[in-house]
This record gives sequence, structure tokens and C-alpha cells, in this order.
Amino acid sequence: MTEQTLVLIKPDGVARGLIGEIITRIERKGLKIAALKQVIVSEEIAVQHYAEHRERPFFGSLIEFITSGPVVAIVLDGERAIAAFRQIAGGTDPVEKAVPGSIRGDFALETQYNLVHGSDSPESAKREIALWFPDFTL
Ligand code: RTP
Ligand code: MG
Repeated sequence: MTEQTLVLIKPDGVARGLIGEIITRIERKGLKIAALKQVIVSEEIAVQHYAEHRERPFFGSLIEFITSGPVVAIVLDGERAIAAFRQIAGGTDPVEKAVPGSIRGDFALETQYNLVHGSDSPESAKREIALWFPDFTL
């Protein structure tokens, strides 16, 4: 049984020309791309996507950042896809948590500008896929 996860290449990843590098790592891991699009993120979608962080001090700058330029939204499909993508992404803080060899560990310096998002649970994945790809069916 495979599962699906929602991945975003955030505005820093797109602006820095890292779309190909990140997709290469996803494919090398064995995860399949089930849907993919580049989009300008509206404030409404951004706020819904990061709703769990609404009360956090960094929420305003997080919304400003995620709406600052195009993002690439991807649905991945595979065995343990949620954990597998978070493994290749690396921890949230790209220096203190993400290890070398991970996307964040290799290419990022600051927690806000950590290049990628990946759903953190089956419930989040279901909610986020419905938000970013309302017509998605496997
Ligand atoms: P994401 O949701 O983007 O996949 O990242 P994550 O699960 O690893 O981290 P999460 O705790 O969900 O935080 C969401 C995003 O908010 C920004 N952040 N900034 N300044 C800060 O202390 C701080 N903490 C988090 C990061 O861009 C993080 O990915
Ligand atoms: Mg998260």
C-alpha cells in the first residue's frame, strides 16, 4: 500500500534554480510524482496551509515569504512517502537539525528559507492535497 504526501518547493528553491536538483533527489529516492504545478500562492491558501502555526511569532513572516514568489506544488506517491520525503528534506533548522546529504542540509542556511515543505502526517497530507490539488485523484 502506497501513500501520498504534499510537497512544496518554496519561493527560495524556485528563485535559486533548485527545482531540478530537488526533483532529481525525489526521483532517486524512488518516490513517484503523481501531480505537479507551479503556482503563485494567494494569502488565503498560504494561511490555510500553515493554519497550525497561526499563533506562532513567525507566522506573519512565514506567510509573507511563502507568497513572495512562485512555488512548485507536488503530490508524491510511494511506500511511506510522508516519512521518506521528510527524510530526504532534513530537519526544519537546516544547520542544527538537517544533516548533510539532505536537501536542507546541503542547500539551506536559515530556518525560514529551508527550501521545501513536506506533509507531517497522513491527516496533514490529506488536508494539504485537497487544498493544493482540489481535483486530485490517484
Ligand atoms: P514545513 O511545514 O514547511 O514542511 O516545515 P517543517 O514541518 O519542517 O517545520 P514547521 O515546524 O511545520 O514550520 C513550518 C515552517 O515555518 C518556518 N519556521 N520558521 N523562525 C522560526 O523559528 C521558524 N520556525 C519554523 C520554516 O520555513 C518551516 O519550514
Ligand atoms: Mg510542518
